[in-house]
Amino acid sequence: MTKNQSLLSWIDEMKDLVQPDKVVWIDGSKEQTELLRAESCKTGEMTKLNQDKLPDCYLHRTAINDVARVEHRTFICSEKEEDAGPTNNWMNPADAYKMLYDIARGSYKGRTMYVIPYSMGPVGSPFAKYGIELTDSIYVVLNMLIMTRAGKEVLDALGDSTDWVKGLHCKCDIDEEKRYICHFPQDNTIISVNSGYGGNVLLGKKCFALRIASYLGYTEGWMAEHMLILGVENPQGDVKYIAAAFPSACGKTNLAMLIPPEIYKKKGYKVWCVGDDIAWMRIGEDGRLWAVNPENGFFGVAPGTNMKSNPNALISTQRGTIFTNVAHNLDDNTVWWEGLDKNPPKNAVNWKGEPWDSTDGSKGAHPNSRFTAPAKNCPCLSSEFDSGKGVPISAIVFGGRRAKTAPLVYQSSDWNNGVFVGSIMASETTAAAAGAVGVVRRDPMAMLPFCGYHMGDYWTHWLEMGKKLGDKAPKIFNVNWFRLDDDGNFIWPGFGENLRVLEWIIKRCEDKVGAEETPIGFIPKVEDINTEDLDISVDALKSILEVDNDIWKEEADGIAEFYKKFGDKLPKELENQLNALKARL
Ligand code: GTP
Ligand code: SPV
Ligand code: MN
Repeated sequence: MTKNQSLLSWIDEMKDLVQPDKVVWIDGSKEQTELLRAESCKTGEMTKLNQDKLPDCYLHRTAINDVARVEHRTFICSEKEEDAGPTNNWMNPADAYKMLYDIARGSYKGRTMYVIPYSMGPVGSPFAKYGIELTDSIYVVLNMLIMTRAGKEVLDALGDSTDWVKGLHCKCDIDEEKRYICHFPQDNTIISVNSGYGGNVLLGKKCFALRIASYLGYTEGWMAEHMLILGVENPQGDVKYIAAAFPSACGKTNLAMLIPPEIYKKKGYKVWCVGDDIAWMRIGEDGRLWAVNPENGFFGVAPGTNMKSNPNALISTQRGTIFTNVAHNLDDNTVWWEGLDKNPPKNAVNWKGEPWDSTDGSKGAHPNSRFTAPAKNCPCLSSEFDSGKGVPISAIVFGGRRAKTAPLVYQSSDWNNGVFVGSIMASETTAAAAGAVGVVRRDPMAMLPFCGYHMGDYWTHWLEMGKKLGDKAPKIFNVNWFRLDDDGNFIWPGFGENLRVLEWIIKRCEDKVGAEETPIGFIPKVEDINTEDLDISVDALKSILEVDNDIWKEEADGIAEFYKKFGDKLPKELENQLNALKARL
């Protein structure tokens, strides 16, 4: 399918290493996809679901020791340890290659090597970057066909170029003790062994589009961020685009596809989804920041997705979707997860593949069970989704899960202060990564597990981008949908109602509404958040807009402690910002 010498010789080298029985090139055709689906069902890797209710949908269960990203086994293998920084695991590239090649050697014996040419970003767009993933998993192939633009057209666009990312995935024995997700930013290379789960093995996603791409962005002057992109259309038909960074399982997919509350719908507001997880952003000819979503599908959290919380996501999963680690309803051969509806199936198998009785209190679906759905299924997909030029960003929003501390929304005073706000983000951990859940950790820009180089250099890069953008820089905000009352209930109704907060954000960008100044930034006046038709008391709203100086003084100490890790690489500007915050408090 190609004469690209750099590509062919690398594939030969890898073939010699892993020793597959045969090699299959993925061309992206319907016919080939059908054959692969049929084969995956024959081997039991996938289950074909009820084709009347869920056309072209399949179910997959990963090994029970392999259900989330493994941050403790994820490495940045830069030449110098310092270049990986204090927030990444590091391995010397020579040692890492040797170790990984020893694990991979001969591991495709009796298996097929699938060669997946894929594009992150619309093929041919100035934003697009190309990659090749080699895998011995049909599940990976079928997911990559949804999540990326993959197949022959990518090879045609690549031509003879040597500018592409190498990705080798070997399932091996799914041995946790030998599981490694390694990145070689200086070689444009990713190697993943002993996993078959999502973010560990769909190498276009977190490995390429964030860890490798963030480093490329640093060296080439653009940004790769863990951000959703959405457009809010006002009743006059004017669309403003917002990019928002929340840590894993903190609401990106939900916000990206939100359904406006009735009163907003009546007025004529619409929300358009451009992306739900990753944004690549460049400064355009007009000096503004433009963003594309490099992906072509959604790898979304299933639990909690329902017709009320996120109908657009649910509708997106009704055809051509792969479900991973959800419960299987044997009565009608469909799927179920906690929070889909109040009727768990009676005759079912849980995510582990065991007969499951919902009344025993155990979970049918894994908390990090996911759907892989084609973007084109999404009812509110933006008309700009495939635009190679991207969309202009008016506001950048950071956010996390904080039971206290962070108010519903606040605005930074300028770009540099906004970079500070992003750098001090903290959030309670979720099931998206292996490890404890619900522990507050610092997660700057929601990039802690995804920044492919030194976080101090990353912040410097953000500050540099701000200088280049000047007065055309997007305004920067922080949100928190997750404030709890004393009984542990969410105070803010969230989901679609979050549009009320986005409305304030957009008005701020247009200088159409005032604000109150606090030590941490500008917060809305209570009367400026539209609560028409909303079941929330003025006192409750006041309580989540409040900034408690004592809590924030403690927070500032925590930030100082966190910043110490970065030594000389902490930009002076961020230290100044912290000192200024302390002074204001
Ligand atoms: P990744 O795909 O892991 O990057 O996650 P994400 O950031 O896209 O998170 P997602 O939108 O899938 O939401 C994760 C969880 O947060 C789900 O259980 C949602 O129900 C819940 N959630 C999302 N938005 C809100 C909200 O506004 N309020 C509350 N209370 N929960 C929310
Ligand atoms: C996340 O964890 O942020 C995800 C899922 O979007 S994964 O692809 O596994 O990284
Ligand atoms: Mn994510």
